[in-house]
Amino acid sequence: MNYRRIVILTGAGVSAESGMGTFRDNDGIWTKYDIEDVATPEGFARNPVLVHDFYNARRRALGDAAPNPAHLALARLEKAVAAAGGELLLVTQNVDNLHEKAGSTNLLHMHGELARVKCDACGVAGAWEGDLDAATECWRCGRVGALRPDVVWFGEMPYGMDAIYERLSACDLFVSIGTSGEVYPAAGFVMEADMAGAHTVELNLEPSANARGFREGRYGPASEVVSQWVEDLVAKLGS
Ligand code: BJW
Repeated sequence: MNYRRIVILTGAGVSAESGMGTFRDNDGIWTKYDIEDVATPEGFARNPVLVHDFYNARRRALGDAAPNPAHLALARLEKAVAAAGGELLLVTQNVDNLHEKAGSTNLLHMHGELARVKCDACGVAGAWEGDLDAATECWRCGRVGALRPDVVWFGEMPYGMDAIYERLSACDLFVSIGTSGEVYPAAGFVMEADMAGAHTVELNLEPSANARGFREGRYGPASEVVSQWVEDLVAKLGS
């Protein structure tokens, strides 16, 4: 099958073997922190120090993290699809930068990025490498304490939704990798792709909450399953 318009969604599972924590697994981030405290605008308003500490630690961890074979395989696939005249959009829910480090370029961070901050007062957003705290001044408007991580919390609108739905409505292959299928709107993408007539594939450690919505599933660690699936697909491209 010669797929030409591919959309791939990734979640925390694709970065698990690079040492970035997942959220809902047994030892996941949500077993140590309350979602309401660190992943909602209300939690940030209540206790900005806690939220800054949480994201500062995760931003620091980015420096040591390296892409694993799954990230590298997806970057390889993007190039192979382009060389065969097609297009691959990689939509990640992850706020790490491992897809970029692996070489993916047609990439959309729907839940934002750890390495960016935005100002709640004036709306400016930009790259940020160091720590952030409640005394940090906005570089544009000068307000103290209004800068926050440029990530999408519960109740906030994810980034790039128009572009994502446009691609989903026209895709012929949709692949979901390493995501639990618990968080919307990402968990609903498979239905959009299915309605567009796309083949749908889930690659995960184990079947996700919406595994039954996919036409095909392959299960095991991303470093193995994704690499093998990419190899199989690249062999068929152009045939
Ligand atoms: C491996 C592996 C290995 C492990 N190899 N695999 C009631 C019903 C429906 C929806 C709602 C509702 N009430 C509220 C909502 C909406 C809400 C929502 O979905 N809530 C649910 C909890 C019910 N969603 C929102 O509020 C979103 N906004 C929104 O809906 O706006 C309105 C809108 C309307 C219409 C259209 C569009 C928008 C915003 C959601 C924001 C999520 N933010 C977070 C934090 C980001 C910043 C940060 O990182 O701190 O995003 S929460 C967290 O969950 C993070 C992740 O991106 C997201 C998804 O998690 P993910 O990636 O799936 O990780 P896990 O841990 O859940 O799963 C890991 C998977 O990997 C597992 O399956 C493992 O098996 C697997 N795995 N090791 C392969 N080695």
